[in-house]
Amino acid sequence: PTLEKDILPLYFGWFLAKRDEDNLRKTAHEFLEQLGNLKAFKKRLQAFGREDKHKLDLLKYFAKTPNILHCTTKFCDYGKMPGSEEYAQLEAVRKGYSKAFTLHISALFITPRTAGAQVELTQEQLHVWPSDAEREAMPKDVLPRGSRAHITLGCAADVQDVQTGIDLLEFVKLQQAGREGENMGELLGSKISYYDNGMWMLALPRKKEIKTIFSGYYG
Ligand code: 2AM
Repeated sequence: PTLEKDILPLYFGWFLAKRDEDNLRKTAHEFLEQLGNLKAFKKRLQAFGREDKHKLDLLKYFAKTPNILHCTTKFCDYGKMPGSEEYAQLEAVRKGYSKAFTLHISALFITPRTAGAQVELTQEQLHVWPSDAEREAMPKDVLPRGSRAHITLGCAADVQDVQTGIDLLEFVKLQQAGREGENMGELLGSKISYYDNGMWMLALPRKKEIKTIFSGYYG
């Protein structure tokens, strides 16, 4: 008999359950709307290619939004990416496949390129996190495992979604270097900080729990 070979997906990841997906889209919408209206933001538009004090509609700016909200673990490109097969064979990946996981969102952020949610992984979740994810994005830096974990919420025109994780690592790098960001007051009951170059982060005092299913995307 012929053995059927596993088909590798475009990517593996945690896919948000419908209710939590709707909820996060709503939160992202409010975040972008309110940040766009913040005085401190209106005064710092140059990184976004706008003149200061003009209005920038962030919902329009990040018009490219994902069809399915998810947190990518491994981008396989149907097997073309190095390490895809090995990743798919990991015991934790095989065991976790089609299982439910609760992820924790610790912050929302934007840069002139992307909007995203920072995901804080548990020890168990780190078992399905590729060991080289951070190094692949930032070869020159040593960053904590899992620090690239995120959910893309939107991209600016001509920006690829892979950029969101790279942008998040830029925040992590600054934080690792002791840079806290400049406190710009409160937004949605959380502290909003500015990190130069159009990088804004909203740290959530209470992490947002979201239900997901670990699976592959084959579309
Ligand atoms: P994202 O995880 O930041 O959203 C399909 O393009 C999915 O795979 C998207 O979710 C995308 O980015 C992610 N992706 C695309 N290219 C990637 C790469 N080279 N490394 C990691 N993730 C990638």
